Amino acid sequence: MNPGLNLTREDIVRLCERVDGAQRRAYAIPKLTDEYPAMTIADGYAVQAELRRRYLSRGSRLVGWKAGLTSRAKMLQMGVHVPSIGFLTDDMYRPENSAISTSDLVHPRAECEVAFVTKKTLKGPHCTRQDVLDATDYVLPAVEIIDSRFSGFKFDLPSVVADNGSSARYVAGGRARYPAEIDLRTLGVVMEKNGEIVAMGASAAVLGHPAEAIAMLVNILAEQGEELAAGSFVMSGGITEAIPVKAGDCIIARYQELGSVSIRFVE
Ligand code: 0L1
Ligand code: MG
Repeated sequence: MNPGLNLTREDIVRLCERVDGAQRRAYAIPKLTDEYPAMTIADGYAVQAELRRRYLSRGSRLVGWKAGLTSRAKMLQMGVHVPSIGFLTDDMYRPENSAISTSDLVHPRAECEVAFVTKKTLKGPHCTRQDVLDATDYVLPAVEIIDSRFSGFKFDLPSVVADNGSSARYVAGGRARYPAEIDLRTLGVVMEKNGEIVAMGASAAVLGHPAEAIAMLVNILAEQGEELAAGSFVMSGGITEAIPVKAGDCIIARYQELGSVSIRFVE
């Protein structure tokens, strides 16, 4: 058994089936540790790896990764103490200005992030913020629609890691910029829902600098024997808190230096 794993291979496959079913049919389930209290974060990543294998075997394409729970506000909001990572596939992507259906989501929430597109492979351990900046082709504004499959958004870290960090949809747009052109640490963002300001923040909320979150992600990937491929799309984590959305809502995320991203939600 790998170090850190408490669950058997059979348990991991069983939990993966449970999460996969909840994601595909959009229903809420109790957090996994209710039944498996000894489940570790490593077990959560083993379930997530099995989930990724299933997505890819069904024809999804791996586009990149996301760092999650990277701000103190997010960790406090969700009651966890360390960040997480998850994978992103082409079928989770929605174009800017598109209508996102809520009927195939459980209880979606939107959050503003800075996304990085890489031009060189990044490999941990010991990946640093500067390594990330050197390997970045450009950055662009993004909105992530998270959708925890756990009832009432109540989970712990092993469970949320197994649920692929609540990944559901992501939208990127606005204006792409080279990282050297802007101060990535002090970017301001304002999120409007139906014309009202509902959240705002500065990019330093993400581990002090969003590139720090990407370095952390690369180092977590290294623990799993993986690297971040050149050409990856990587989201660095919510700058703002995650705001609940429903059919009929319209979100506009306005970023300093990076333009804005708009999304509509429909039934
Ligand atoms: O992207 C994120 O920060 C979400 C991580 C999972 C926690 C949640 O569902 O709020
Ligand atoms: Mg996020």
